[in-house]
Amino acid sequence: MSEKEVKNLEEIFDARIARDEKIEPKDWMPEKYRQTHIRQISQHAHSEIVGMLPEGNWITRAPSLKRKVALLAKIQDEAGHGLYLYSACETLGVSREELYEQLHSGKAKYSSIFNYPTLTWADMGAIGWLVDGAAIINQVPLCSTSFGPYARAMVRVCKEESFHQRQGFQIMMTLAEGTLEQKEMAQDALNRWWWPALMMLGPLDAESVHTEQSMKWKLKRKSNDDLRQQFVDQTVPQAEMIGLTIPDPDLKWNEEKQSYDFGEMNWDEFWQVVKGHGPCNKERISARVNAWEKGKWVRDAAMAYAEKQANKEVKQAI
Ligand code: FAQ
Repeated sequence: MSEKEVKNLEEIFDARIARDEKIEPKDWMPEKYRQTHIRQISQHAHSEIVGMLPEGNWITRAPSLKRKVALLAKIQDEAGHGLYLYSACETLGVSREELYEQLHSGKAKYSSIFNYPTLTWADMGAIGWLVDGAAIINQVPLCSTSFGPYARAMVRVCKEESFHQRQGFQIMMTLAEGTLEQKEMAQDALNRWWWPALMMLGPLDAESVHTEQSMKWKLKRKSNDDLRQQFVDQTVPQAEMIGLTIPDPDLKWNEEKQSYDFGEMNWDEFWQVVKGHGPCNKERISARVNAWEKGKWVRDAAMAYAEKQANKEVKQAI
């Protein structure tokens, strides 16, 4: 293709983005647009399935049958989210095997938040309330992202995340209204998950290398800092409602901007976790690699069955 023809295609593509049209897998797109989407969608997919591990740790220790059923359903939803996202990513011409290989070899990133340990039952409350809460704030704008398969996957994901957030908040509320020991457990979980939840929304805008281009392509509809502010403004009154204290001495209502000012995050900790040196990075990856290796016989059996069925159909056709 000549340079002029590519330029022409780029202009048509930019005009479609400007008109808020969805870009579909078979449409022409700039190579960088395709690569950026593979990066973000696959990181998102990996986050969903690695994100099952911290909560999976508590299925057998849920305090009642009702809690166990809800937690199990929530974790299964996360597996479903991973599958929609891997499928959306595959439409961009990358295989599931390649994506898994990138995760297992440590080449691909997944959300920093899932590298923290779940120490008590209250952590199930804190994850649902704060982690799913932050995920919704991040993902609602993605329902109108420019790439069709990603946007459509997000619609259902957001509906399910909303149930997850309520499920978590309800656990926290019950603990906060319980005995002194239960309330302390809830406060301790909030203390440990607050800052990682804020950092999960990505580096400060000034440090975010992808935001500018991703906003132009309407992949991102809101910046990391805007999402973080929205999360703080939404969550602080919820903490107040259940009598828990946000662990930030600098948190203060700002009358002029009609939102909260809040303290500095520990970015050194964030980058350490992102680079693989968080409290549970090694454990998480080894759990995924193990699952992949132990599941080989299932994949082989499914392939053998599919081949047998296909041969049967060919024989019947003859
Ligand atoms: N962790 O330039 P930016 C969930 C990396 S799903 C690790 O700002 P971008 C559901 C970033 O990749 C949670 N790495 O990047 C659930 C880039 O590195 P690269 C996941 C991070 O893409 C709940 C570099 O830093 N959600 O929770 C993180 O424009 C409960 C520079 O950053 C999504 O993935 C991080 N937190 O903005 C499941 C949503 N932040 O690739 C189970 C979709 C940044 O150049 C239980 N993703 N980095 O090597 C997004 O919206 C964006 O990708 C951001 C980052 C906002 C996460």
